[in-house]
Amino acid sequence: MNETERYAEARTAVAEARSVVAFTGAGISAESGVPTYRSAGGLWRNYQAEDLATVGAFQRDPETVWGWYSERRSMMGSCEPNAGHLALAALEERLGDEFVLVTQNIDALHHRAGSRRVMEIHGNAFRTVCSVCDYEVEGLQYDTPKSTICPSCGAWLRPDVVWFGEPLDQALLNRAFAAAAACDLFLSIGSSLLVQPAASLPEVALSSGARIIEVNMEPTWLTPEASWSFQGPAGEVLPALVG
Ligand code: BJW
Repeated sequence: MNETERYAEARTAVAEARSVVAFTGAGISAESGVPTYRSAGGLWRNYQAEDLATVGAFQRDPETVWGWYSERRSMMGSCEPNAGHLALAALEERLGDEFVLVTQNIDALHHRAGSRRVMEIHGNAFRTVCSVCDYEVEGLQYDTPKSTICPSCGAWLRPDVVWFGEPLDQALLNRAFAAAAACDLFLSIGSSLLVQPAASLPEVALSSGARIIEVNMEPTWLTPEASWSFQGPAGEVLPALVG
């Protein structure tokens, strides 16, 4: 089967799907200018994750960790959603309640593209919460909060993201796994599928009989299992599948 036929077949699968889960990782935001974590130019090529993205790092040196997130907030806040984000928002528009977007991304670009049924399972860098009590700063903040100290209990505030070794929000994760188990088409987009428990979502969809479309720049463990795998930029492949 040639490339044109493969695209046509996958486009039909999208058009005929009853219920779709789109699962996204850093790759979908790469064309917006947000660095990925593990591919060339990725964050973890320049920083040690354990120096910045763990509770231990934050407890040792909260100011350095805040500095890093402040830079990233302003960088991510200046990026715009790309054609890949917009294609998923258009798919949601078409499918309504039968569409769920599960993202590992903390950059809020899906929201800014118009997606509403979004589960941010690794949090959102623009939200700020207390590291000790349940205080939350209202709304999304695109720069450093005026004070990084909790007005309620005096502990450090922190970005509302999930660091290594921290549990994900269990209720949210259960909903994501339930959606993956119930869908008939699962799109895995721009993720290396190396970080657990998120990386188990495609496995659950597969074992429940869903068809899988993978869009990524390089092969992952899912590639041989996928019904269709497209190696290319999400901002080009997704509009071709959804439009
Ligand atoms: C393109 C593209 C283009 C480029 N178009 N594609 C089982 C086994 C081993 C370890 C574990 C395990 N279970 C848990 C662990 C530990 C750990 C883990 O998974 N470690 C592995 C790395 C080994 N997991 C955790 O610690 C998690 N917590 C947990 O399990 O808690 C358990 C617990 C229970 C009860 C009590 C206490 C604890 C938490 C994980 C949190 C992840 N956090 C981060 C940081 C967020 C904050 C921040 O950014 O500062 O989330 S890590 C980072 O990785 C980020 C991402 O969401 C996540 C996934 O990365 P992603 O999106 O896949 O990006 P990349 O860069 O890896 O891949 C991008 C891909 O895109 C590439 O393939 C490119 O080719 C492609 N691409 N351009 C399409 N244009």
